[in-house]
Amino acid sequence: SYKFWKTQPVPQFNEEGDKSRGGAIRMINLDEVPKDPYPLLDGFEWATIDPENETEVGELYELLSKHYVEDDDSTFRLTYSPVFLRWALTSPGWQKQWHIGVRASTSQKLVAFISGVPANISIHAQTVKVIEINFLCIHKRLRSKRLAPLLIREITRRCYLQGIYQAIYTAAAVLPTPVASCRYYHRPLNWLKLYETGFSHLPANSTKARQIAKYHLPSTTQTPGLRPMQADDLGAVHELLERYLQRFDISPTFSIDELRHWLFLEADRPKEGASKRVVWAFVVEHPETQEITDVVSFYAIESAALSHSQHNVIRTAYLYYYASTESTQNLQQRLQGLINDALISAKKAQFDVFNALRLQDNDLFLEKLRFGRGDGQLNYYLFNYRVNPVANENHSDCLDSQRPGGMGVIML
Ligand code: YNC
Ligand code: MG
Repeated sequence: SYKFWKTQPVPQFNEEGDKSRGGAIRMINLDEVPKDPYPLLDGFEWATIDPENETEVGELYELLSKHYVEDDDSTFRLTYSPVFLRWALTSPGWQKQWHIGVRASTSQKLVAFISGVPANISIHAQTVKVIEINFLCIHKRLRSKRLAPLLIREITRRCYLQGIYQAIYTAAAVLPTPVASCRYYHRPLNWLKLYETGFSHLPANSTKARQIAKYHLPSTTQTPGLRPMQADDLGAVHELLERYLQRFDISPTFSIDELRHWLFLEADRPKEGASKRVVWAFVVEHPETQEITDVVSFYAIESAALSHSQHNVIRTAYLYYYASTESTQNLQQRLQGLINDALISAKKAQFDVFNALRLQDNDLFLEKLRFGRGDGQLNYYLFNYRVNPVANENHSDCLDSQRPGGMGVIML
């Protein structure tokens, strides 16, 4: 019955009314925002986590790797690496006070967490400063004690005090009220391993050999001019993404610094080995004009295989931002080539599966490139902002018009 969510500035499920004029749901009066943290359960205390501190990021990794998101039948649990967590939590403008932990007072053990990083998103062409909320997690033994609402209230309080009144977040959970809902698609890269871990099944009318052949990929990328993105591509990539993303109802607006962070961790931190790498980005440089015509990227998350299996982890590449200068008529073919090259690159980097959501222009290539529809659905939410639900699941209908459509934000 959403006892907590009923009290929050989010659209309620039964709500009628005019959403054609988007905007804040509640005006925040700073005088009414508490200046001190909310009281916690007895025996626990608030803490902040510094993702640049190796010990603290290690504690966060420990908590999440045991207690974070699992699939429905608990065969896999997402395992964000310490390097990934540092990346996700230190984008430009990050503040330690928005990475909130709860510790058991006596043992000082970290038992709960919620995080936020600031971002600007464009919602129907309005730029809105938001906090991106992620990694809400409570130790399994502390579940169902209403600690989650407390963590949410506390991060809200801290954001309000810093002048941020809106938030964006995603969850598999159904809460009041999604602004978009996107299904996960999975493209096997190492089908046999996915089969052995229980991630993929052998269709009744197929054989292992046929499945392996079905997902075979060429060993080298096919798009002429495709190469790893370099630091001096940033300006061109920034323009390319800005132009491409503005077609969607809700999209991020990146500064150059943010783009450098989100696509360039490697260049910034050369000491990290390839096995710890979290983000891959490629551009297409036109062979004659040297113009940067396309960009594609993906990031890495491991999933722990929890049931008996010959394998401990599967390595998953998640499609991240991409863009192309190609015109509407040629976009489909172009993206099929570009994303196929991302598959080939991910396979070469030893990933087992490539995930993508049904958002942006992904309908143009998912089926053709042998992505399979997953069980999971990801819901997108806005906090304290009212807007019509975005076109989705069929937004590519909009492609032939100038009308933008669909969800353009990707959250880690
Ligand atoms: C969820 N995922 O409905 P009602 S996603 C938000 N996001 O409230 P308790 C959630 N709310 O229904 P537990 C939620 N899941 O009474 C549940 N809730 O109104 C709501 N799982 O609290 C739920 N991570 O503490 C109910 O539940 C209330 O002990 C119940 O804890 C929940 O990061 C959870 O899936 C999810 O660790 C922490 O199950 C726990 O069960 C857990 O009794 C595994 O809570 C890991 C997992 C969630 C990943 C994510 C996005 C989080 C967004 C939070 C909302 C942010 C709002 C904006 C704030 C900033 C505003 C500004 C400015
Ligand atoms: Mg709880």
